[in-house]
Amino acid sequence: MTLTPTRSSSAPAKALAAPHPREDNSPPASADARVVAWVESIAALTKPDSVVWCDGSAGEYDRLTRAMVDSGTLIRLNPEHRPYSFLARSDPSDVARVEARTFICSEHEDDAGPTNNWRDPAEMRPVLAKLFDGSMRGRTMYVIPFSMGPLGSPLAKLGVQVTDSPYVVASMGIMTRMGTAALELITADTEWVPAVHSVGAPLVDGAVDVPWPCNETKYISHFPETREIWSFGSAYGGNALLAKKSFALRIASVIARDEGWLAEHMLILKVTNPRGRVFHVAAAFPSACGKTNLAMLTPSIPGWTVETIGDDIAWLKPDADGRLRAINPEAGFFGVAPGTGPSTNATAVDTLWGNAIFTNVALRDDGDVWWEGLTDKIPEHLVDWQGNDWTASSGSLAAHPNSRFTVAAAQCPSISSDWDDPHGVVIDAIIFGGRRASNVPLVVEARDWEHGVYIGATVSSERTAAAEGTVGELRRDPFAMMPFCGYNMADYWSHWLEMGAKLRATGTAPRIFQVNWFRKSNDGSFLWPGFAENSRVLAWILDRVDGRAAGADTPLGWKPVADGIDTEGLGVTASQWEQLFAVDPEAWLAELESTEEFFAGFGDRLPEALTAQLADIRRRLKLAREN
Ligand code: OXD
Ligand code: MN
Repeated sequence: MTLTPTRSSSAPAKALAAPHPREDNSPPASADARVVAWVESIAALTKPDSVVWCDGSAGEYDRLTRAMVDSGTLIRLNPEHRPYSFLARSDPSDVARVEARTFICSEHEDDAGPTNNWRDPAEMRPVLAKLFDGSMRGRTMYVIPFSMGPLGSPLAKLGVQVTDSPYVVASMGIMTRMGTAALELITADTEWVPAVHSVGAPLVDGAVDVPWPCNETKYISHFPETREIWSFGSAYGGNALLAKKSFALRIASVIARDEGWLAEHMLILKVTNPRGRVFHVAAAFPSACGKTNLAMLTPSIPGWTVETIGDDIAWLKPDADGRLRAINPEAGFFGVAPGTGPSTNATAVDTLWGNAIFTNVALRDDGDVWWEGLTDKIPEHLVDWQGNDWTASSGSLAAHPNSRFTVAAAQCPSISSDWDDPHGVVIDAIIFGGRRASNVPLVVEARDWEHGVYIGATVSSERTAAAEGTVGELRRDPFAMMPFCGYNMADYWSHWLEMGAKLRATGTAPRIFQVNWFRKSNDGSFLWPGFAENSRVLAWILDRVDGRAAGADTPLGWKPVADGIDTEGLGVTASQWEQLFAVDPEAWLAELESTEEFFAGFGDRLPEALTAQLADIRRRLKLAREN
């Protein structure tokens, strides 16, 4: 079918040019000799039928997606409803990041630390060499040069991924600045990160291909010292789009430690107050805390504007004046679809009008997509994420809970004009969040940078029924980086402390806050409405930065004074307000015991400043208990 996509002025230029893909083994003339040699060595190992150097053009994307429609990997959505968009259904066994199969292969176990799966590189390399030997037979190996961050930005980094998955190529084309322009930036003295990816399903002995090839055996391996990534067996999300979690967080966190910057699992917002002052905020949240919703927040309070810069990852680096500047290293959103709807995130719904790849959502009879939460009215009939007929009485979810959309950030109606500023934006405030039914107040400001680092180090969420483990049990997720820190988490805290000392020396350190939208009353109901109303909390945070909001001291930091947050029209009663900020010394002292135990797991790598913070908070809580 020939498709003439309808597009708006904000659409990316993906489908505009005519395709002339290079489909041979010869590297482009501009390719750096080291890249060429590396690609040749990987091809010699994995033995693909052909090698294609991706140019990142619209024509290439068009050709790839057409071929995937023909092979059954993609279903073209009805262009009347969702122009130039596709649905992929993964193998039912390949639906999420596999943390148990994610490895940090540092020379020394202690450098990976107790929160990572460590493997000795000397043991891992032969295992990988065996798995990758011939793993691409019968397939094409694509070479994907990419830039994390705007091309040529002083904060950007380059990488080259090879993969035997055209789905990964198309997704990387949305998620990164990919192709010839990135390749041309790699010269003899440029640093670049090599990333090898294979679905691990060679087409040999007459094997017939399947729509979603993958392998039961999975290895997502990172070599921090040599800055390499090797991923085998999965084509899903963070396992396979290696620019994202593997490079921009795990490997980049190591580079950042060595170079004096921060690679963080944070969204970035631009917020303008009613007086016209512009602020930039970076915020870290564990999964299932509404990060994408906050990244695309439509404020409920008059006069405030919120714009999107990034939804998942931030790279933060002090500039020549000592101010912390941030870029979003990605170029697209790989967001969780279920729960995204007009009342929770209308901006995301608008972003997804077309030019999107959906994975594991349901298919409507009219050729559009659907997922739980997209509309209140459930369609009468759907084809579910596994390709089966589905009705509301099927007793199963139509879309997989981790089903995703992949779409260009530039297509987001709330994207900020400075989202791709090569110099980044100056960060005024850093926020740490979590999903806590008890203990953690709606918002507090850290007393200082060290206290802020303590807050980041103790981020946690209560397990929900959807996750493994006992409901209500605390899942610790320091800095929301538990699965993403490429080195010892205690060293990472030390690095944050050192960065703070440098920023404070110039008097420009961002202020640090903690938020919790999820506190519940004793009867189990949420105390705070959340979503758009979170703008009221953001307003207090930025009024603090602006020197306009008073704070009241608590053992946990500075909270808003009575009436410090405008709750007009929310129906939050005085008692609910009190419960939102209540500090129960007994419950907190018990939580500190658990924190102490958690910290003890890091042995003598734990920075003393964090032990001191814990002792200080314990002292304050005991004092509060006595008074
Ligand atoms: C993500 C995650 O997919 O954090 O962004 O798991
Ligand atoms: Mn994430």
